Amino acid sequence: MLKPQTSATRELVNLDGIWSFALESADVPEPWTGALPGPLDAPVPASYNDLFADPEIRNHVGWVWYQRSVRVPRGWAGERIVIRLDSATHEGAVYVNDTLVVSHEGGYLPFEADITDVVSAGEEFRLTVGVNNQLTASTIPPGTVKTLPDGRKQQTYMHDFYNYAGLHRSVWLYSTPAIHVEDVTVVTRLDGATGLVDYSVSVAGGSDVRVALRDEDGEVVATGAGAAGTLEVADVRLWKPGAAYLYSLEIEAVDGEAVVDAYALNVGIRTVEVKGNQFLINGEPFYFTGFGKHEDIAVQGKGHNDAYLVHDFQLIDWIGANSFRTSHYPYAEEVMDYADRHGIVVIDETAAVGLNAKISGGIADFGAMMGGEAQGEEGFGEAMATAHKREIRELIARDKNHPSVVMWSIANEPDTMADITEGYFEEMFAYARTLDTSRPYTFVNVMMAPPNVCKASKFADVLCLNRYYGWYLMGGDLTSAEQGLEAELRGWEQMYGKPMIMTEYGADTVAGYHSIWDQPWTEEYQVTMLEMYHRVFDRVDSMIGEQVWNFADFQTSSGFFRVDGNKKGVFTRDRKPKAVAHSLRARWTALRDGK
Ligand code: BDP
Repeated sequence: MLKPQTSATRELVNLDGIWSFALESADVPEPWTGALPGPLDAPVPASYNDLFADPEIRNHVGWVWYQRSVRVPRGWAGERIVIRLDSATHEGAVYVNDTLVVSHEGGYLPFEADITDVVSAGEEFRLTVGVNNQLTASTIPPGTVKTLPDGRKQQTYMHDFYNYAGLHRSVWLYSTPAIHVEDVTVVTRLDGATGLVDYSVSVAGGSDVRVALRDEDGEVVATGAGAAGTLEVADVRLWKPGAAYLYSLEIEAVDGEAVVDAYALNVGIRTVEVKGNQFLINGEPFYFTGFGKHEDIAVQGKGHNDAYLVHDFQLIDWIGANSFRTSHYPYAEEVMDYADRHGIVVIDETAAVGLNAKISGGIADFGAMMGGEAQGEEGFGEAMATAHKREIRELIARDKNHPSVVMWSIANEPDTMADITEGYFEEMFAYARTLDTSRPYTFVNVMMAPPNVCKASKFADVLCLNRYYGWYLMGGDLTSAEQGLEAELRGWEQMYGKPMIMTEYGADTVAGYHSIWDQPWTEEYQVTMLEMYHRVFDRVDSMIGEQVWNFADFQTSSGFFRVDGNKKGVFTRDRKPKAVAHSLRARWTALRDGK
């Protein structure tokens, strides 16, 4: 799905700002038919949970309503008019005046509706958006809702981050001509010093297509005609980790010489390949350094924030990292664009997290203890498969053209121990591979599924492992932890011979806690524990990367064993470095600078 943009033929109006807001109420069964009841306002983009001082709102399970009025620009007469939501977490329903124009499941991906027939240029309309935060056995991620004896609904889920909800990303009104560029797919290859750009364009309404590729100086370096073809770029400037270079592919739907629609796409020319136990970018072995991240900040929750975007990437650069994983859901498109522009490598993950009743927040059996019941063996049925495939499909449709995305992760720490999961993951991988053949696929393996147990690793191109030796396992005993970690990694290496990335390793750390001993929760322990992991990684050939859990402290819901959230951040939630940030910086800048 193309990101909306302005061009010679397209206009774009941003609808962010303060909207009216209300919880669902039995007294107002169709809130979209008039002004929302009550005095509340909520900003877009933001989660609504932490805005108000009212537990009823924070703990609400079900629909909430956002509303504003929108005037269609008067110059849009005769144009196609589209409303686009970059996300609605987890389910959205969009009304233009009294008409439902689109609904969508899945909380982290965009959706849109052609509203040409229900609005008029120059006129105002009432835009109402319902957002539902309810997770069930067949949503991705899954969850369980119980109705308590007093009538309150209570939601539990297995993933270790707070179930923030709302309009987390921008809302747009945009225009295109009736005949318009609907989709573009670009795959890049290399032939010596020549870059090859395979493109294919679909035009709704049908028309001829003309494309031109410009370099960063604006010079045209290749042109093409027709809906699909290959552009050749002599003396190509490659998109490289840490040294991004972006061409611009200008696509025109044409009628003779007349340009009917114009759309431009950034193109980074690079290749990605898994060979033996290596991960090659542009034919060269790549070693991932960086983090699993979250979209999570104070007050705004999971709402996209450009200031944090820029600051987080500055910190990634400061610390010498080259990559991150979009744990545990697709991030805002602004993040992906920024990674493209700044040469940061991304492992792009679906929202399939918590498909595992046997674990929660890294703690085995905790899920069951907390009453988790939806994601056991019976969880891997038809309904979950359908939702999971939709998440894979929509993620790839949105992010397929980003050069920064070098691998798809189809799930985080699912149950891959139960027999039923083998066929399930075989099906998921096979399905994903029909959608993009230019990138490797992975899923992230959980500590309870070692090499001889895991039923899904055989389907992955790269083994991504989350391990907590020295924390949940052998906590406080780093000598045993080092032995355990090394033995397990060698076991994987022997059994699979595939490249391996440690996609999570980390220790909860309260900034300001100190000890001379191996004392969990102190800043020193986080440093020593990570150093132990690094010694092991450096001894195991098939290790091709390390991504610390987590970039920053983040909010969770899991009751008594988290104190104001998960504290495994290298930075605090407000992005202050813990001691470990400096030791990672020493290691990663040396790796980056080839020392
Ligand atoms: C892993 C999960 C991650 C948790 C982490 C932890 O992938 O989401 O936050 O453990 O417990 O199981 O810190």
